[in-house]
Parts: sequence; C-alpha cells; structure tokens
Amino acid sequence: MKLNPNITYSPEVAEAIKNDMPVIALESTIISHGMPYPENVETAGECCRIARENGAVPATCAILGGRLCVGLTDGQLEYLGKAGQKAAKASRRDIAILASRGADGATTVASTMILAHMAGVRVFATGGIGGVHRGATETMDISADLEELGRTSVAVVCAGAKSILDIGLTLEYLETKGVPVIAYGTDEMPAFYTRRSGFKADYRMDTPREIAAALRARTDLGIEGGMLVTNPVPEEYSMDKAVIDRAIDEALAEAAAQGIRGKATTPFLLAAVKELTGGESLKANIALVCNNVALAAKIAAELYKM
Ligand code: PSU
Ligand code: MN
Repeated sequence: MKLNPNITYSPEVAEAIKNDMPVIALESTIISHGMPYPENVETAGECCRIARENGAVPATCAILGGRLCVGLTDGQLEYLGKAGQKAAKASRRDIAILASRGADGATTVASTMILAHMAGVRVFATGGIGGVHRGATETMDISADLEELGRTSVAVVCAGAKSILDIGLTLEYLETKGVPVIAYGTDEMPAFYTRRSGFKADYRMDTPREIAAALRARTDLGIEGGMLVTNPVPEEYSMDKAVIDRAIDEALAEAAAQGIRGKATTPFLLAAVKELTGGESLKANIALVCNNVALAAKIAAELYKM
C-alpha cells in the first residue's frame, strides 16, 4: 500500500505498509488515561512485543507536536505514560485542532481508528471501547467510538463492554450503525472484567482465520464501517462478578456526586474502579489487553495470507 503523506510513520511501520506486511494499530488514551504510571508504559511495551511474537508490526497511534503518528518510539511511549491525565484525550473532534496548533494528544478508540485507516492499517487492538453510558436516556452520553465503528473500516479487537456502560443499549446502538459484533470462542459478548455479560454476540467465530475472512469479504464487497471483535479476558484473570459490580456501582455514585461529565467520565470511572478493587481490576485490564493484542496480530497475519 502507498504511504499517506499526512501520516508520520515510524520507519518500521512505513516499511511494513509499503510491503503490505501485517500491522496492528494500538491506541494511546489507554496509556495516558486508562492505566497508572508505570504499569501503563510497561503494558504498552509488552503489547509491542506480543504483536511481534504473533506476526504483526505494532503501530501505537498518537498526535505529537501536531503530527498524526502511527508507530511510536519507546521514548514517546514513556512521555505519554508520564503525562497521564495532563495529555489531551483526543477523539475525532480534536484531531484537526491539535494538528493546527502543533499540540499533543493521546488517541481514543475513535481517533486511533481514523489514524489507522489513513495509514493503511486494518486491525486494531485495545482493552475496552466506549459505549452507551448507563443513564444515557437522560445524559445522552454515548461514546464517539460507536459512531466511528459505524463509519470507519477497521476491525477493533477488545474485551467487550464493561458494566460502567449499559451493555444492552451499546449493542442496540452498534446494530443500528451496522457494526457486526463477533465473539471469539464463545457465544456471548464478554463484559471486560468478566468473561460473560449475559448478552449474545451477533456471531461466534473460533479462529483468527475465520475473522480475517469476514474482514476480507467486507473489504471486497466495499461495505464500509468497522467490525467489533470481542475476546474474553483469560479465565485466570476474570474477576468475581459481585466484586466488580459493587465497585462499579460505587464508582458511578462517586462520579454522580462529583458531577463528572463529558470526556472525563470514563477515565474517572476506570481510576475509581481500580482504587475500589485494590488493583485487581488493573491486573485484569493488563491481561486482557495483552490477550487482545495477540488475537489482533494473528488476524492481521491471516489477512496477509489471503
Ligand atoms: N475503556 C477502557 N480503557 C480505556 C478507555 C476505555 O477500559 O482507556 C478509553 C479508550 O481510549 C476509549 C475511551 O476510546 O476511553 C472512551 O472514552 P469515552 O467514553 O469518553 O468516549
Ligand atoms: Mn462520553
């Protein structure tokens, strides 16, 4: 594939794209806003190693000095990890403004999909996506990630939707937007910290090859928009449902009491859940991200063979 002049590729990613080799995108809001330092930087590095082990070049995305970067150096990962909440959380609405100001931003699922698509990357691994928040009938808090899945042709591998969200409404929204929800090795969509949500996914697929074939068919048929691949957290890190539900309820009450709104909501809830579970949720979060990276890399490697 030809390189896009609007993208600043790392040398390794540029080489892979030019030669149509397997590449997977990784987001950076998970580094700056989703996990604490230094676990965030360690996990980002681990993700890159796992991608390579499974046959794909890792391409972490971020906006740095106004440039749309696809593929970061260790120094850049460290910088975003240390910046934490001080880094701007950049979604679709923010990209052009940060670019015009020469500013920095960590990319969410939505904006990472945009950068990946511009760069020629078709598979993207993360932990969790944004969704329809509980109480959205009042607040209208629906993540821009869902709109992006509806329009941008990148497959997103995640561990399902967490119950800080309204999982049922998130699935309804994805259906409206024409986004197929695939569950890997199971019939149910997983709920991030736990392997089961009680909601059936649209399709069950059991091999990376099957998922790559579906992605390939969508491209060949010219059907635009994303696909959501949900991959359950490894059994040994799956949390007790009662424990995580209690922490989430408490975190939601705390957010309401403090009047947390807009883009601050998700990072606030994630940090509160981590505190309330004494770090157990962070361990699960790290394990599931690594697990998703491995699956995404295998899908990209299969896609390359087709
Ligand atoms: N869920 C997580 N970790 C995260 C996020 C979500 O478990 O780091 C981040 C992702 O970058 C996602 C964003 O795209 O939060 C969604 O934010 P919002 O709900 O404000 O759209
Ligand atoms: Mn929101």
